[in-house]
Order: sequence, then C-alpha cells, then structure tokens
Amino acid sequence: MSAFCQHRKNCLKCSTGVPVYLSFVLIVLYGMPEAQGVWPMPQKMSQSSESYLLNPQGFTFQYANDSVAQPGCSVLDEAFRRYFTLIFPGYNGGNARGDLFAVVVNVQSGECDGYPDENSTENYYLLVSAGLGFLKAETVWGALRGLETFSQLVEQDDYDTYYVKETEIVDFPRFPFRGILLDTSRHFLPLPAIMETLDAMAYNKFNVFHWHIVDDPSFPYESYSFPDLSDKGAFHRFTHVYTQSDVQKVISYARLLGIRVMPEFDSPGHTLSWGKGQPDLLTPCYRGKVPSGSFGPVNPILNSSYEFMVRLLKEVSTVFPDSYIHLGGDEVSFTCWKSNPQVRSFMEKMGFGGDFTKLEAFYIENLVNITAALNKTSVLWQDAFDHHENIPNNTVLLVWRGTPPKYHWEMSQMTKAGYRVLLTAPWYLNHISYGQDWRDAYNVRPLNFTGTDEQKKLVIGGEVCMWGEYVDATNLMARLWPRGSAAAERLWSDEEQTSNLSKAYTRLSNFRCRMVRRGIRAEPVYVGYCKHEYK
Ligand code: CP6
Repeated sequence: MSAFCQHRKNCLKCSTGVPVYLSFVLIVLYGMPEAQGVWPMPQKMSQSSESYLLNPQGFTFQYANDSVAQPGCSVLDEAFRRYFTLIFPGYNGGNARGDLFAVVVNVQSGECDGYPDENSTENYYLLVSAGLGFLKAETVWGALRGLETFSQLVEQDDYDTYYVKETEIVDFPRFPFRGILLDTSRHFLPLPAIMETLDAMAYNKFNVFHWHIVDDPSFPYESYSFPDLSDKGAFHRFTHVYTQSDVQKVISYARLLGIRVMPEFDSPGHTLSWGKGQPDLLTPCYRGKVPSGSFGPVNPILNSSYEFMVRLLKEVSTVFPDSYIHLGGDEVSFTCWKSNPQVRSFMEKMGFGGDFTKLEAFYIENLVNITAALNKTSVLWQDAFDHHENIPNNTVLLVWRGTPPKYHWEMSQMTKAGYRVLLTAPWYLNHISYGQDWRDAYNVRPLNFTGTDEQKKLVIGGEVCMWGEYVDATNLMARLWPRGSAAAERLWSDEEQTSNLSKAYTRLSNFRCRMVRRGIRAEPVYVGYCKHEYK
C-alpha cells in the first residue's frame, strides 16, 4: 500500500478519505483486468468501475501550484497541446457531453530546456479520481510518460462520449535505454517519416532514436567540415541529404518527446560511400601487385585517416547533444586489408602477425580514445568485443548476432568483463514472415543469462533495428508497428506481469487500433477490425 500511495500528501485518494486499500483489493481480486488500454503495461495499476465523462470544451492541463515546472516550460507546454488532440481524436469543436476535467501536473525538477540523457528518470505517479487527474513526476521526461499513459486511459463510448475510469498508477521503466534504429543510408527517409516514427516511439515509450545515418550505399549527412561527403556520397546531393537544419529539427522534435538521438557513424567497415568525397580514406584493394580499383574499409595505417576521424567526430559531438556516439565497428571484412602490401607491412611492423583482428582492434581503440577525449561515451556493435579488443570499460556494447542461447551467452561474457550491454539480436524487425511474429519479439527474456545481479544491472536496455535494404517511407510504419510495440513492452514493463501471450494479444490489438486512430499505419495483429479504420 505504501508503494501505491507513496506521494501520500498529494494523493487525492488519501485526502478524500476513500480507503486506499480498496484499490489493492481490486487488484488482488481481479489481477489487472482493466489494463486493457495502456501499452506498454504500467508497473502498478488499479482501476475501479467509477468513470468520468470528459468534455473537450472543459478539459485543461494545469501546472500544480507547488510544481517547480510552470507555464513557459517548453516540453510540457508543447505536450499539453499535443495530448489534447491525441486525447480527443475526432473532436471537431462542436458541443460535447461531459464534465469539467483538469489534469494537474506536478514536476519536481524545473529543468525544461535540457535534453533527456542516460540518467533521466522517467518515473511518474498518476491518479484519476474525484473528477480530477493528478500527475506527479520527478522530471519533465517522467511527466511525458505519464501524459502518454493518461491519453491511453481515455476511451469513447458508443455515443462517442469521451470517458476515463478511476485509476491509480505507479510506473517506471524496467530498462533506461529503449531504442529504435533507423537506417537512412540504404534508403533515404524524408523528415516526415522520421518525425512520424518519433511520434510512434513516444506512444510506445521508446526513448532513444539510434540514427544509423550513413553506410555503404549513401552518405546523406551534410557535414560542415567535409561537405564533399554528402555532395559526392549521397544518392542525390540536394534532395537526398539531411542538412544541418534538418538534423537540428530531428533533435529538437525528439527532445520534446523525451527521446535522445544517438548518431552512428559506422567505421571502419560499411564506409564505401565515404570514399567518394574523401579520397585516400579507404584502403585500396590489390589484385596481385597492382591496385584493383576497388576499395575496402577505412585505411587504418594512415595518420590522415585518424586526423579525418578526429575532425568528423568533433563535429558530430557538437551537432548531436547526446553523450553517446555509436562508432559501428561491425562486419569488417579483412579481404581488402589482406590484399594490400602496405597494410601487410604495417602489420609486421606493429607485430600483429597475420591476425587482422589486431589491426581492427588498433583502429577501434584509436576511435574510442578520440571519442573519450570529446567527453562522449562510445557505443559499438558486438564484433569489437568478440575480437578481444582492449576497449575501455565504459564502452556500451550492442549484441546483434544469434538466437538464444547464443546471445545470452554473449551477454554473460560481456557483463562479466564489466561492459554495459544493449540487446538487439531478437528485434531485427526488418525481417518479416507470415504470421504473428510479434510473439517472438514479445517472448524475449533479456536477463535469462548466467550471471550475478551485478552483471544483470549492466544490461541497460535494448533496441529494435529497422535495417533499410527493403524499407523506405512507403512501408516503414507497417513494418515497425505494432511489432515494435512488443519490444517496447518487454523493455518497459515487468516481465512476470506481461508473460501471457493471449492477454497481450487483446491489449496489443486495442493499442494498434489506437495507433491507427492517431494516423500511424500500423499493420494488423491478426483478423479483426478497428472502430476507426485507417483513412
Ligand atoms: N548494416 C550494418 C547492416 C547490418 C549490420 N550493420 C545487418 C546485418 C545482418 C542483418 C541485418 C543487418 N545491414 N551496418 C549488422 C549490425 Cl540480418
């Protein structure tokens, strides 16, 4: 009970004299039967059959008198506007039934102009009772999560009257890092597609946009230090480029939704497009004694390569405010390096013998050190760890290969070595199949590996990957949602409370219809209909 009413002095249910234990009795009797409407499932939630009719004309969001955040707080002012429209979809300004209703928001930190970061708490407490909503959070980011939850509590009856049930929720995320990767190199995603993804991420309480912005096929990032990179490396230098202003728009939009933007500049592999605008960056491959005319990974033996990376990463570290920079490090092919006589003699000089993973390690270590000097945290794909590179312990590693028990074993090894870990292997949603494969994404057990409690704490979250070979703005939304929602619940909610697939099925189908009503082209979970179909 104490956990349920932990903000006792502000708990309306306590102050109105309605016994607090009633809500507990409800939970004990019925489990969480009314959690239908909220996805991902809150940590603790109780509802009664009491409900309040909401009249859009008399509905307001208000800052509590003793809230440290007050009008003028950009994040919340904007959120109040957004959520009004999300709560009353279809409201056309006409007369509506219902009572006056206010959601009073109390935020304990006045920090409204910053960016969410790895330490941002997202906890919130939400009480809907006695014709009032009361939302309390430590930070504006927690308040955003609570507003999302409130918006999902509101339903419409058969006469289209909006109503909300008496509800009490204590909520917080299971993992602090809940990401989505978009790949804008295989296909350019226009800004509206990125913004729409950010919107849907907020509905699902995802909080990191992992922007895999460049790769082999194209370099759409417009660098101010190296404009040739996109001038020559983008699919089209004017129409298929993210200008500095575009990037700022994405970062500001994400900030207002409580979403971090983690850029990835993947190297030394996956860099073919970089070579077009930056001559001598890539390793020339050889056929026998002569260059073949084709190129491999970044040339790791030249000082100029590192000088270039210092300037590029310096720019990236100022353009992107997040403390994480993803350096890639995946799938480095050694064929070209092996073919190149200068590379081979460098290997000899360095005492690497014939072990090209040592050369790869040498490159990655240099990049991690460059990144550390910029006061940023390096993130790397698992390959770096697999090749036994001597990477600093504060690096974050992404597990992307294999199925259980392989990725669990990998996580066990990494956490034993003291690294923080993100899981993405089971959430490669670019893969499609016939049937309800959201279940596979849902059934993931991120912590089912052998290890101590200390090791488990090093798993800071996970990511859905949407690689772009077969994805552009035409099919992105349907491929991401609602399958990404399955991962969202695994990363936010309590595992025990969300292990029943048939209960999840009903809630997910409802939530998918809610996303559709909000304009997201989320694909169906299975046979059925939405009251408001996609138009
Ligand atoms: N691009 C980059 C990719 C992939 C990776 N890195 C990838 C590999 C295998 C699958 C899907 C995507 N397309 N840069 C691996 C992290 Cl199945």
